[in-house]
Amino acid sequence: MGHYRSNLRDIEFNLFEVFGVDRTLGTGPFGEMDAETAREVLAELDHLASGPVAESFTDADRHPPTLDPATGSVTLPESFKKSYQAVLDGEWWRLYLPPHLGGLGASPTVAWAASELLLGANPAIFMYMAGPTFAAILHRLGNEWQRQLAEFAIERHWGATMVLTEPDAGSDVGAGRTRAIEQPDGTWHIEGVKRFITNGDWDVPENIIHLVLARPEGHGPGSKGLSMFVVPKFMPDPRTGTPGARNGVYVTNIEKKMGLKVSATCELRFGERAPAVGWLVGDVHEGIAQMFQVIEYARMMVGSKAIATLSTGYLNALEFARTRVQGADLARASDKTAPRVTIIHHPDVRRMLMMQKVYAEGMRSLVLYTATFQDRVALAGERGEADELAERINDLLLPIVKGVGSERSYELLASSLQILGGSGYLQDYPIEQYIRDAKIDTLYEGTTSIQGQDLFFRKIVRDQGQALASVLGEIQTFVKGEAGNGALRAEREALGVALEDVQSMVNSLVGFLTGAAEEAAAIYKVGLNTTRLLMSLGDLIIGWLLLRGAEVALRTQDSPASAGARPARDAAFYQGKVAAARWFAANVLPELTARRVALESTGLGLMELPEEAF
Ligand code: ST9
Ligand code: FAD
Repeated sequence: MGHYRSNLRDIEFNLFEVFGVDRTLGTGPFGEMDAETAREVLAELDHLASGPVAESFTDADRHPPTLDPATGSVTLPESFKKSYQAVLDGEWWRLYLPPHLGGLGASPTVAWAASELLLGANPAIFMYMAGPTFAAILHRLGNEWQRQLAEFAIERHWGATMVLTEPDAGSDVGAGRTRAIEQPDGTWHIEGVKRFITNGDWDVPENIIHLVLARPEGHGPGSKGLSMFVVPKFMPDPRTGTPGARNGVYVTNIEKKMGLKVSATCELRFGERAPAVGWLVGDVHEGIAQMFQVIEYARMMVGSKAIATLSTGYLNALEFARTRVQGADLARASDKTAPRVTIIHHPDVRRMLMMQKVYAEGMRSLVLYTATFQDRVALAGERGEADELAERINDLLLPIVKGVGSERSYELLASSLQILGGSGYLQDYPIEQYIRDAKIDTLYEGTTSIQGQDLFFRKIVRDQGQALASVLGEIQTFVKGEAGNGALRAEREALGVALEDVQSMVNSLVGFLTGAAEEAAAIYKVGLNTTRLLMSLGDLIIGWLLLRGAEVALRTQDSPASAGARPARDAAFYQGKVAAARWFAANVLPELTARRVALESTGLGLMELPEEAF
């Protein structure tokens, strides 16, 4: 049996029982895929992910890609290419494309649900599949030629990269120095060094398109002075797309990393061996805004990747806890003749298991809840309208999916390993690799600090709190309602307190921000707390979503129509949903009050501390 343990039951529970996505599947832009087809797709992908996709996970870690410095070519391990081919042969990348580009008509909720399966089984496979998705973004942004190029990229299965980072420009993308020089024929020559570029080269696709941020000569400083260029590895024949002359973009190094080793992280040099020819995307100088269309997609992907890894980490730990026999039941610990029990009987092991379960399932719900707003945006688009509130709420939730998803997953994967005892530390089990592979998720696509600042300054303050008010309003309605028919009263009360805590945190931060108008240093009090707010708002929403799940579970359990018809396995599933929500409400939500107190009492002492005192 492979390493990957999926949780299709919980994915379907969220999709169909909690969020009711079957109401919109088979309609409008999702006309090609009804609920039944979506279930079939998920079942088939589950099979593929657990089998051929997961198969190369370990081997590819032990045999990472190699670089031939003479040609700048990167070679991937054969085992991994076989897994990649299995996804390609199934044409699964079509799941993520709009119908007019050959997509299957999946809604974002179904596509993100499907993503979890691939990301949990072998995340780098999914990342190497970026070509068609990035090409679809180019198709949306590009001029006529670039739309043609995007169609070639999709039809011919090209690879794609997003190229922002430079040695001196990481979080601060606007510090980038890569130059773009306009040519008389309307093309541009790109000159500079980019680093840490995922999938910069690999030996499967016939071509790769790089989406590159560079600064045209004479443009101003900062991120707004950057433009986006599409730079192919090989110059394509304009009529057929057949790759022609080698373009002047070369990989000159691949990084030796802690994890996610099979995903080649490359230094890319532009214009050193030959001119690196590119085209200005959409003929407009709006590089950073254009790149954020890619980044938004990638941030959702990164959060989903982390959460998918926590889920399989948890399920591996659970399996171990059910079979490993060690020690006596605590209640009979003094009786030396007491039978030895499986470790799932020990309270501290149960505590760790439940903490993993609540976050793995609560954050899965968060991803799919976020995707429901992407569904709404697509449905409105089909009607020729804009659902601005859904767009704003999606924007608000993205840093939470990315930031909270990655931080909690990395933290709790340590508990997955802990449950295996010393065995967890061995490469015989997948968890040490999960931890190494998941650490990157708190770093790339904007570190957690960046996510916290994005949440507060852009998604709350600049939005004038509109999206936040809408989500908090929904939580308030749940708190005041009758969800659970009495069975969740204490939990709704705990949620109500947590809601007040978060509202108060936001108010205090806005107060600090306002105070900065008079005393500039007050802004540090905001900066000291944006990550705290990110994690706290995340916990509030996760707690609420778990309780929504519990409400559904209680209703289903009590429904006379289905009583007796349900297999015992399902009864245990619903019981677990209720237990998880109750546990979160009793054990995690109260922590928000302490965080609120700490936030409200923030002073400037830490910022005044001399560096030498650290
Ligand atoms: C990276 C890649 O790390 C890692 C992995 C790659 C994986 C690729 C594969 C992907 C998967 C594909 C899957 C395919 C599926 C296949 C299927 C398989 C079956 N939202 O605040 P200002 C814009 S890449 C939207 O002044 P500063 C906006 O236009 C490297 N837009 O920023 C704004 O203008 P305005 C990632 C936003 O102070 C303008 O930026 N690197 C947002 O100049 C300026 O904004 C990073 O992420 C937003 N949230 O710059 C960098 N924010 O205000 C992290 C900004 O007028 N650093 N804009 O609207 C940051 O994000 C910084 O905050 C900064 C600051 C750069 C934005
Ligand atoms: P820095 O920005 O130097 O940050 C260092 C520390 O300081 C962090 O803790 C950070 O949070 C903190 N910090 C920095 N600025 C601030 C601030 N203003 N406020 C508070 N704290 C701050 N980039 C691409 O363009 N394309 C890719 O495909 C890509 N793939 C990657 C793959 C891997 C494996 C890795 C490691 C990186 C990849 N990156 C890619 C780059 C990645 O996006 C950056 O590493 C990331 O944005 C952070 O930049 P940095 O490493 O320079 O760290």
